[in-house]
Amino acid sequence: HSVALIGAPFARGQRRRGVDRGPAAIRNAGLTKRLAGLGCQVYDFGDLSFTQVPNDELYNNLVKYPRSVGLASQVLADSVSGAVAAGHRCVTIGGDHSLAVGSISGHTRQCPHLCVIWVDAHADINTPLTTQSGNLHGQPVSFLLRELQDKMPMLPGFSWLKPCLSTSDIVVKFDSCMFTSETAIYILKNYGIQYYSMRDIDRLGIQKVMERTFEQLMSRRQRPIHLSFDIDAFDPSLAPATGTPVLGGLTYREGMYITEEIYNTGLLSAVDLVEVNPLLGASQEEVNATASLAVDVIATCFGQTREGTHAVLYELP
Ligand code: DIR
Ligand code: MN
Ligand code: MN
Ligand code: MN
Repeated sequence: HSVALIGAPFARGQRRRGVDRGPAAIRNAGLTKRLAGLGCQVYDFGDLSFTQVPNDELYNNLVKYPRSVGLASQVLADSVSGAVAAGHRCVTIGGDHSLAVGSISGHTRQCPHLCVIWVDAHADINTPLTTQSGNLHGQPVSFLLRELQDKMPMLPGFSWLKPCLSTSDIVVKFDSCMFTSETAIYILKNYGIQYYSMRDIDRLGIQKVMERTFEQLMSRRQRPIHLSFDIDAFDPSLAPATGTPVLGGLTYREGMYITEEIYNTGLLSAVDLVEVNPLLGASQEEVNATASLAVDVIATCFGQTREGTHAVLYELP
């Protein structure tokens, strides 16, 4: 199949420098070659360029760079929508997770019945009024969900956006809610959003968790999948070069199982791979390990298997 690759070097959704260098790091780790090796036709759309919005003042004395985030997401939405309309599966490499407002809303323009699987150490469902950090990368899901709109203030930069998901269209897997003032878990529970914490993954095993995920999302009909994968979902020992690592994250095997199962549905339509920050590794090895893990996640989404593949059937001597 054909895969559009969109680089989204955007960092204003959070406070650490360097996440805008994620696309370069992931490209350098050999993404295009790996996808081509799996038989994908790769159309590299290059990196988007995001204009800095001048005088982008805080919203409500707290939320940072609302106009810049809103505009970047608008640009990405157009790009993702165009790529999907052209018949490609779409891979967005970030950049921080605020971009998912753009990638998911752009994707829904072409696939209004899509569903979302959100893999992250965080639930990213704070609203601009419940956020403690003020960082928009912790809030993208709240912008997308119809049911939350009466809790959403009008943010400068987001007037173009129409909420495009229902709470039953999304499953969230997150590592922890150890942050004392975390309201995200409350929102998930209050709106009945299906979620799996690391404790659930320990209890059920990743196989059951994926089974239940697809049961929930596909029980009425099959539909396109949007996977939004934050690299910080992995344990920091595997993905150290990221802005908000959380101890006790996914193992490599759990991560690969998630993406293998998504590939096996045949329904994957778009992927975000976000929050790789090459300036945050303690060494070049840590940066390389994080970027190459990101490549593994994406490649597995497009058919790479841990068993390996063979192009021809060998005749045994
Ligand atoms: C934190 C960080 N929970 C916030 N969120 C992150 O700002 O709301 N999401 N890093 O992936
Ligand atoms: Mn995230
Ligand atoms: Mn996260
Ligand atoms: Mn959070």
